[in-house]
Amino acid sequence: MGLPFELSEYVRRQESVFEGFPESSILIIPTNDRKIRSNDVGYPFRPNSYMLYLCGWIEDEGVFVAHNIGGDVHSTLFVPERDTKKEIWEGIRIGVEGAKEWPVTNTSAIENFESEILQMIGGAQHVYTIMGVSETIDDIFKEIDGVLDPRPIIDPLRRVKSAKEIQYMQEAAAIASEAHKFAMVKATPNMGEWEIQSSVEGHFMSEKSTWSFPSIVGGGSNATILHYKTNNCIIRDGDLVLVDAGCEISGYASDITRTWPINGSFTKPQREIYELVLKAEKAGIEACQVGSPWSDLHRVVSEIIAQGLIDLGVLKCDLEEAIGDQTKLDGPFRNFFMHGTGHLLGLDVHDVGGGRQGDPGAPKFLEEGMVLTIEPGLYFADWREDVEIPERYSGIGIRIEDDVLITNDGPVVLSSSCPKEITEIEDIVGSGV
Ligand SMILES: [Mn+2]
Repeated sequence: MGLPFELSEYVRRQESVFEGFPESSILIIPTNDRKIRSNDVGYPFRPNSYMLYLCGWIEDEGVFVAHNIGGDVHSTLFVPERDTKKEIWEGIRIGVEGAKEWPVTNTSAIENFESEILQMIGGAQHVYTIMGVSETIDDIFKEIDGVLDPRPIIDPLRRVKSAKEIQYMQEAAAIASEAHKFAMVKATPNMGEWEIQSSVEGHFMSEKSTWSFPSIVGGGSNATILHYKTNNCIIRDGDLVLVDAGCEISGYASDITRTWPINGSFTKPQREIYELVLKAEKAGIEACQVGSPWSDLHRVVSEIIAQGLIDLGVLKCDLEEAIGDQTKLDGPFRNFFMHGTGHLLGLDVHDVGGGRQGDPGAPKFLEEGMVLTIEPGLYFADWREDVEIPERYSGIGIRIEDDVLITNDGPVVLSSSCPKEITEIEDIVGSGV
C-alpha cells in the first residue's frame, strides 16, 4: 500500500502523543485545504505535516481523529468515499474501505464528519485540534470553548528522528546535493537565474521528488536578499550565484545552500568572504555535539564571523565590541550576518520542536537523532544605505548550508556529497558546458 513507515511506527507516535494528554482527551488533525490558484486551477497540494506524522494520509481530504476515552487509544480516519463520476476526472481514490489499511482503528466517510465529531467530542473532557489548517475545522471549533492546541505535546516528539526518518532525510539530502552539482556543471556566464533553478528542480523531479520550499537562486547582489525568489535576472560574468534549494522524500526535507562563481573562478574579494563563511560553517558543524547547548552553535559561528570581519578591515573595533552583548550577540557583525545559524529539519523545512536557534521553548541541548542545518552567511548589499558597505565587498552575498545529523559519534553531514571547498567548486563549475 506504500506507506513510508510500518504501521507500528505510526501507532507508537499516536500513543506517545496520548501519553502527554490527560485521560478523556480527543485529538482532531485535519489535512491541509486545497487552495485555488485561479478559477478552477489549484495550487499543488501538499498534505499537512501533522497528518503525515500521525497516520501518513496523503490524499487531499481527510481528518484524523483519536481519543483515549475509556483507556486505550482509538482512532478514526475520515476520508472521501469512492465516487466513479469524480474519479473519472480526478483519479481513483483510496476510499473508506481502502483506508482501513492505514494505521487507524476505524475509517468513516468524510461526509459524516461534522455530525459524528460533535457526538465524539461530547464524550471527551479535553479537545485538542490545530486551528488555521482547515476552514471546516476552524468553523466547527471556533464556536467551542476551551479547545486546546496539541502542538506543545506533538512537536517535541517530532524533534528526534527515527532510523527510518533519517533514511528519508539522507535520501533527500543526497538528491539535493546532486541537484546542486548538476547546476554547477552546466553553469556559464550570462545564463538566467531561472535556468539554474530549472537544473536544480529538474533533477528533483527526475528523482521523483519535489522542492521542500521555493528555490532561491540569486546572482550578484540578489544573493544579499535572504528570501529572494523571483529568480528572473541574468547572472553576469564575474558574479557569484547563491543557490538555496532542497527537496523532500516521503515528506522529509533537505535544505542546502551553495554559493559559487558563475564563471568558475573566485575573485580575490569573493574568495576572502567565502573562506570566512566556510570556516564559520565548519566550526558550526563541529559544534553539533550531543549535549551542546543550541546557543553554542550560534556563538561559535558568530565569533569566527566577527573576528574575520575585523581581520578583513570591515569592522574597525575589537572582538568584544564586534560581538556586542554577550548573550544577545547583537554587535555590528550583525549588519552583515543578520540571520540565525540554523534550524531543525524534518517534515517541515523549518521543523517544529522549538528548534530554531534562539526560539523560546527550544530544547537547551542537542540530542542524538536531531537533524539541523548550519548556515552562516555574509551579505554586503550594494543597495543598502543604513550601513557602510566596504567597496571591496560591495554586492557580495555568500551563504553555505549543510544538513547535519546529531549522533553520539559526532555530527554526520547528510549533504556531504555537495562540493563546498573552493578547489572542488572551481573544478566542477562549467565543467559540463
Ligand atoms: Mn535553511
